[in-house]
Amino acid sequence: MNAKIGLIGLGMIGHDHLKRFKNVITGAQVTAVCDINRSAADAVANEYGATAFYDAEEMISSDLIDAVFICSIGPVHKAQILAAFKAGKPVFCEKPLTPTADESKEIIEAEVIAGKRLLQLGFMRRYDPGYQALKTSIDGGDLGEIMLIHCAHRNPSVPESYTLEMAVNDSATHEIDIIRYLLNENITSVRVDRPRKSTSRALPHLQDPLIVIFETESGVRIDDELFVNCHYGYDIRCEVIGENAIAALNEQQLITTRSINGRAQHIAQSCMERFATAYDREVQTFIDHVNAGRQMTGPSSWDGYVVALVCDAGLASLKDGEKHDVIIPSQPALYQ
Ligand code: ISE
Repeated sequence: MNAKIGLIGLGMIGHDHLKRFKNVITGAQVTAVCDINRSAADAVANEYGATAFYDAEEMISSDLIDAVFICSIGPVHKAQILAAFKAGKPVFCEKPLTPTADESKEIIEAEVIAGKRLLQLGFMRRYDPGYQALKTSIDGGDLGEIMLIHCAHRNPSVPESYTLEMAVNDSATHEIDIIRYLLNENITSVRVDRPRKSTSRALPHLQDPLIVIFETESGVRIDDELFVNCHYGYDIRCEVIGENAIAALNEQQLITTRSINGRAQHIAQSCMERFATAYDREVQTFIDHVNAGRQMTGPSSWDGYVVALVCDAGLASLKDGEKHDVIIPSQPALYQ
């Protein structure tokens, strides 16, 4: 079967996924695209042989599509997801699930009433071969008891529209999700530390870098350097400190060049480049589930809700510098 996909949101990640559907993914065809920018929707529809929509809910209920692929901005996710659930159509949604935990809770409630998982959330790092190898090593016990994790999340630069809060609820969301995935436990507290120095490359409304400190149920302490104007590349680090051994994420480069200038390795310049394989694998997983009529697996609405709870605590800490506890309600059976 070839799943008929309706893609909403024609920004950078929407375009990246469209290329992926065209060149990499099997068993799917983008039959409809939607954006409030009519000329953008028309141009892309023309290029990909799809039908253009300007209203998401109209596209979601249309017979032209079997599944909904959401790449729009966070504030409109809730309405689009609930409309897809109502139409009984499976949904892939880019992160964040919603900007606040309260909105995510409504999605959980609707999915629990539907009685099956209808949504896969776009936390692509879970499909990255490096993070998967780290998880295998932790789960296999090679490292012994895990005590600390050092993370770094470095972007070469961010657009003007990037706010100080986004360091927490847009960038650190990836570490929040991957820590839970790696350790199989929840985060219990967050504290945002603001170093006294900020890079001169950051726009004046930002403070960059920031350090976020998390603690988990078992007491693992994680520090996350968020440096979103690091200038040199898109660099994601993760070093897991166990009492028997230490495991660190490698870069995904296949070659090292030696020349008169020394030894060199290319450094990725964007998340689309660094996590290309992970994106391919997450989207193919979604499509395979749609075609098989199976309920969704992978990052769930529940994961999106818990990440939003941690972000809410992180935003409170960003304001007052204090440590904030994260209270997580009991998990519905659907997500266990
Ligand atoms: C962006 O929204 C992403 O999801 C990227 O993966 C992340 O590195 C970046 O900091 C975010 O702004």
